[in-house]
Amino acid sequence: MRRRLIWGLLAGCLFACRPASENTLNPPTQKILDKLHDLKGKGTLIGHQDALAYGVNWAYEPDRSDIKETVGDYPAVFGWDLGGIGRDKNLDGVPFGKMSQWMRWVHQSGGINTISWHTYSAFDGVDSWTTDHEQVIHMLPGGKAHHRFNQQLDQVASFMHQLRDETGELLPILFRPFHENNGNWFWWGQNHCTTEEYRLLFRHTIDYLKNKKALDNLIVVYSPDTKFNTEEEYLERYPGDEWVDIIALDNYADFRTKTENIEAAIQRLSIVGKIAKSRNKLAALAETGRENLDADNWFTEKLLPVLQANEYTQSTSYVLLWRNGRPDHFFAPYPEHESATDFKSFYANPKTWFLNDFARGNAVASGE
Ligand code: BMA
Repeated sequence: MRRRLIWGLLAGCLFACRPASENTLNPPTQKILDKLHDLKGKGTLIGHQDALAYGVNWAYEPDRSDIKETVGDYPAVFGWDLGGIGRDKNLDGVPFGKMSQWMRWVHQSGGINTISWHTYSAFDGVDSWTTDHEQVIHMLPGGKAHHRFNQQLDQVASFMHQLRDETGELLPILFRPFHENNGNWFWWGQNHCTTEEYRLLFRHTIDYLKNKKALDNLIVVYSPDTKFNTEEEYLERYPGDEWVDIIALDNYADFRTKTENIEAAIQRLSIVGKIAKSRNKLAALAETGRENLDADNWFTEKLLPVLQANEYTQSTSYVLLWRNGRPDHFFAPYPEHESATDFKSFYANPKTWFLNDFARGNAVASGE
């Protein structure tokens, strides 16, 4: 415990003295951030993880997307994951080279890229789910795995540095590291590190990428899981306003068959919206979905009512549906699936925005 206290004090001082971003955002990133602020409260962008890479019963075929094939339009937000960075493919088999090409296409097409990071442990080299002993403490400054952790950050930075637009600016990225930290399934989870250690890990990551690696394209998303019922509980491990741009939540539990609780989903998203409003941040439902869409009209009867419940939930900037990984693990519809009809109604609702709405600037008009 004493060791931890000294750590905390030392590292706390280090970070207290260093602002999160000595550099400001580059013009395309600032533009996205401003646009999201302008659209706040008028509608919600719909996103999908790995949308262009694969879907149910297909993989790595050009110009495909399950959402596009269902409604004739792409999602507005495209999720990617850097788990496994340094190898050829990420943890879900997506080649990093192709990911870069798709991310450039998304940006050119007027969409938004968001990156999560199922970080492999720098301490024991295993994946994100390695939780049998403490990891975070060893990755902090002075720890045995700190150097290796920084090498991983170098790999993240070099991946991001080659993502540039035609003028050479880095592509805007909504970066969401160390998500679902109030659960216990990842090594950065609640029971595997102290609050202070978690905050230091998060701050070190952002500080290193923004300041040491000069990445001026990062809009930072903080996204715990559902284990909170009050604003105080949500903020328990929050790294601080200077480190975060988007206050978010990952919520599967309140939509899952066995634990479904739509009132709780509304309450939690309202808390997120309230915190975002009081701190002049954006709000998001950074990961969600009903696995395998086994509930009738899930989009119009569950998700949409949650998004439209009150002024706070209505301020949700975007929702990201998780990946269509396999026929028994998908969260967005595909044309043959029975949820396709419901998803078309969801698409037609003026408060849900897809790529055409966002890219062509119709979002405000259609939302008013
Ligand atoms: C989980 C599942 C896994 C996947 C992981 C990281 O929710 O989809 O199959 O490997 O996310 O993307």
